[in-house]
Amino acid sequence: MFEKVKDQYASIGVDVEKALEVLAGTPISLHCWQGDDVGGFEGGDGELGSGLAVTGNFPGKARSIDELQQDLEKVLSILPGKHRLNLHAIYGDFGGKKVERDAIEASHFQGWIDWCKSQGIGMDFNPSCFSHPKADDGLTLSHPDEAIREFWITHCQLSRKIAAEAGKQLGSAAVTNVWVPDGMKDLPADRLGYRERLKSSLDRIFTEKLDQAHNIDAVECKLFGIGSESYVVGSHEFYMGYAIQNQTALCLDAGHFHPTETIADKVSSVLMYVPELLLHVSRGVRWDSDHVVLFDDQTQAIMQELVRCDALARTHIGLDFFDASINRIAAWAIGTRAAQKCLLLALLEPAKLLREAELAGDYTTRLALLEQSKAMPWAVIWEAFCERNNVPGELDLLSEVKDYESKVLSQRV
Ligand code: RNT
Ligand code: ZN
Repeated sequence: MFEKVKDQYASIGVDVEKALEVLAGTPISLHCWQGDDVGGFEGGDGELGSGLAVTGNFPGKARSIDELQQDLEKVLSILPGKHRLNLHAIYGDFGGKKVERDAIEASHFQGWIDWCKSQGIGMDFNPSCFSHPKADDGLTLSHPDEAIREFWITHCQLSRKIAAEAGKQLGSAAVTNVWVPDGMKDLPADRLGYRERLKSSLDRIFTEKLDQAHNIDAVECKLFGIGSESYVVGSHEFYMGYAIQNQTALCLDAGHFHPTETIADKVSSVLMYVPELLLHVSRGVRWDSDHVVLFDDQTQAIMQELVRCDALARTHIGLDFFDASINRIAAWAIGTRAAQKCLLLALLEPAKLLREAELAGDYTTRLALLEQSKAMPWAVIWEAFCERNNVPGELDLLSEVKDYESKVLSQRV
């Protein structure tokens, strides 16, 4: 079957083995926060705030680093390919002690670095500028109070150093993504002032030059959030300008724009001016709801653009969703595999024929080819990829997850 399908693809100019090679070589950064509803291990009350909201209380969430690692190992075992871990600063190993965010050190993350090493995967990192009394005003790096700004500046500076240490030890640069919730529920009187302060805070954070082989800086924009409906300091224009001026990576989160605006169309423009892209592949439903990623039009369009722009080498693909209403392992696995399936479909596009038709002005052929490629037996290739990687195919995925639920998750009471 596989060989026959391969020939079919060859007849439209697609090299399936080449596509699978690229797919296998494209890691997805697994966001640790799907495993425990963005709780972290600081030992606080777990209040999220800052516009982040997780709904649902499906039993079995990870309550410790050990449990989270156990869950991640399960997820990695049912994903084809090699991936990465995306860690937030609140997930450090603080040994039961109160460690303030402006006092975190690489030692608090050595266990995670070692775990990544044992899994043969790289790590990415995020300062956590939320779920904290000093973020309760809805402002962090742009806060009018200098002491509060300093606190978060230090947190971000330390985060970069921790990331660089992880990148160094793991032999693969860590992407450090700065996202802050700063914004206002109601109309601000001084939009500019907050943006000026955010810019100068970021300048301070990025002053220390770190080896790009160990750390890559990224900044993430947002349109609005719960409690920041009228104004977000770090808007798209703000961060696009910042990333261009400072040549940092720009993070595009699929849920951070107007509901009908897609990030797929931004890839080609942004990459003309910024060196690298970080994606938070997510699914907003009516708002930035962070639903589990699906094999849907939006995600397909994103992956199509990465392939068509030959942008995979300059793009870091991360996930950003958190659903507590279903089995969290399933959420991770379904979402990650959906992103991978979309990438596969993009890699199997008859790219050469499509371009030829377009350049010749033959838009009829272009449209027909697009529809044709959707009807090609791409799922046979996906199943073969899973088999080669010794992971369950689509039909066996659910029972694997359910088995883990009854043996492990249901025991967590
Ligand atoms: C929030 C941003 C941010 C967070 C994570 C937890 O709107 O998308 O990326 O979701 O850092
Ligand atoms: Zn995000």
